[in-house]
Amino acid sequence: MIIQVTDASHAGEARRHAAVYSEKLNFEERPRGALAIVVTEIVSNIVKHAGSGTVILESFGCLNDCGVRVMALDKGAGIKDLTAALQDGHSTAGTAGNGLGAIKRLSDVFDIYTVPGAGTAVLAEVWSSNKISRHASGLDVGVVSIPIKGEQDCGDGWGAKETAESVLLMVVDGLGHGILAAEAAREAERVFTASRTDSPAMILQDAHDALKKTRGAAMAVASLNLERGIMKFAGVGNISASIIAPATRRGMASHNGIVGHQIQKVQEFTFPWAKESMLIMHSDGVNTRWDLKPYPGIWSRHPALMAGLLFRDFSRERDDVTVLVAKNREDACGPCN
Ligand SMILES: [Mn+2]
Repeated sequence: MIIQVTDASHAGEARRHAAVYSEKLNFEERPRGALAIVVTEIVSNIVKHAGSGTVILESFGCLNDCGVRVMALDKGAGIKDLTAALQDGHSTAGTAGNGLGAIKRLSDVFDIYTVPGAGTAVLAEVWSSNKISRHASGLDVGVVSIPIKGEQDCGDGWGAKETAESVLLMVVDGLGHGILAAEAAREAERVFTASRTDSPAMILQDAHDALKKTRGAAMAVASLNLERGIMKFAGVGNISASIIAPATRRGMASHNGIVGHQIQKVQEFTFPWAKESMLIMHSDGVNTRWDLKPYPGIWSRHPALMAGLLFRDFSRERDDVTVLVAKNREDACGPCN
């Protein structure tokens, strides 16, 4: 769910959507109330400090828990003194100052990225219980997946799951957009979730069989073995995938073709994965001409913020957009999580 924020009345709209998510996830009073305040404050922050921006709301499930992720993206003046802004009670706009400090306090996961003069991205997650059950893998994954303007159904899709040895990540783009594209994307997500292999090539082959009855899709799968420091990758069609390190960007090539209709061969490639590596996969709703220079310090932030910024700054207007970013968690302590 995406809300274009241009004035304070959008806080009401955001609260209505938040209430729908709370209902859907059976939230109890604490998360329900927290989410309502978080979206209200996030919208009013955008209006007060940037004038306009975008709020993305989505629900997610994780192990035995579930929650709602709220992301605010703007291209306003940015925040000069972040430490002061994060204090509960502080406000430069002369109001009660419940803003960022309240959002941080009420969220189970909170992160922010701001560049003076270039805008701000805020991530706030409210979980059904506040005992967050983290993935054992030590990998953080952040995704933005938004349908083309005017469509309810997203023709893109994605997946992330763990097996005994690997973390598997997938992005799919059903041909075109709208309901038929969405049908292909949902089928690819189903195959990805149901598969019992760590091999990207085998998952693509299974998807190829399953998507015959659909319009077809571009699809790419990465399989990351953190212990061995290797990533296996296979893709068919136009999904961009790169492994980024502070000084390098390595593209992972896909083969031409359409999953479900014509595949010549599915080839798996192996790449090294280092402690500081970051994976960025996206559909062709995002221009491939991005680079990370305008985002100093983004490395130490939650990957959802990187996904949000690429969506904010490099979306092509005329397509569904999906960006998936994964990187090692800063405080990862392996199996003890
Ligand atoms: Mn597309």
